[in-house]
Amino acid sequence: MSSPSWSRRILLGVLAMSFSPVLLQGSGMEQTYAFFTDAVHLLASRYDTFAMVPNDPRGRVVYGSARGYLHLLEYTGTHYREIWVSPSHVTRLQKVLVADLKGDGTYQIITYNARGSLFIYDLERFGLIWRTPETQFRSIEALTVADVDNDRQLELLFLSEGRLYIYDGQHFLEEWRSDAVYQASDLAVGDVDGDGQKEIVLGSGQVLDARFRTLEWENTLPFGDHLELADVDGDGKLEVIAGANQAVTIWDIDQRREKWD
Ligand SMILES: [Ca+2]
Ligand SMILES: [Ca+2]
Ligand SMILES: [Ca+2]
Repeated sequence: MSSPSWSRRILLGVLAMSFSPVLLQGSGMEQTYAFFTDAVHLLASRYDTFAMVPNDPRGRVVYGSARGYLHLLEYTGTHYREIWVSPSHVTRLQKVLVADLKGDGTYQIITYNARGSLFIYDLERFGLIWRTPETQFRSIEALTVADVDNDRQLELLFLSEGRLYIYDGQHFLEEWRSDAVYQASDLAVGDVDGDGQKEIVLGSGQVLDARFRTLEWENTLPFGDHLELADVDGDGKLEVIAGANQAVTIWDIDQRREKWD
């Protein structure tokens, strides 16, 4: 392996800084590991191009570099070591996700580059499982995975030039694309009105039924640039937490209004 790039040194430096106080506090390996995974969760949530393998005893994390490489690291108990670097994806990677797409306990790495090419890798064998043809999409603005049809397998949902696409996560066939074009930079999936069915929430302010993709509601304002769903007020229904220009807004979808406004 060649000497670490600056971006990698910085990343590892950030990781080391995050963990050093933790390592001093931890009295045993187990405790250290718990703090360690908390810190990784925090970092993974802060960067679109940094993801952790869920519930992984090996503490694996994967990140995408500015030069278009995926780096897979494993925690040895005292430090990280790089166990895989991908072939080049030519341009900067814009998002890295790890998900169990088939619901069978194996994980895949999902990533796309600045030219709108989408790639899926097998996490264990490091092989490319699937990619979009070079010119199929010119850009991808946002991507998430969710089970929109309740068959326990995840679908890929992404926006390309404003159009929402849904691909099945098993064979990567297009299941649906929107006629409408949305000026959204993020999307999230969850039951935001408490009716037991999931919705697709777009940062541009639309709420679609996840299964039938009908428009359930459209806010008069965009929600925001970055979306997360969480039950903030404890009523059993998810709110939309949206960040834009360093401000945060919480939207109560079942009441169709901004919360605590
Ligand atoms: Ca599904
Ligand atoms: Ca719902
Ligand atoms: Ca709630």
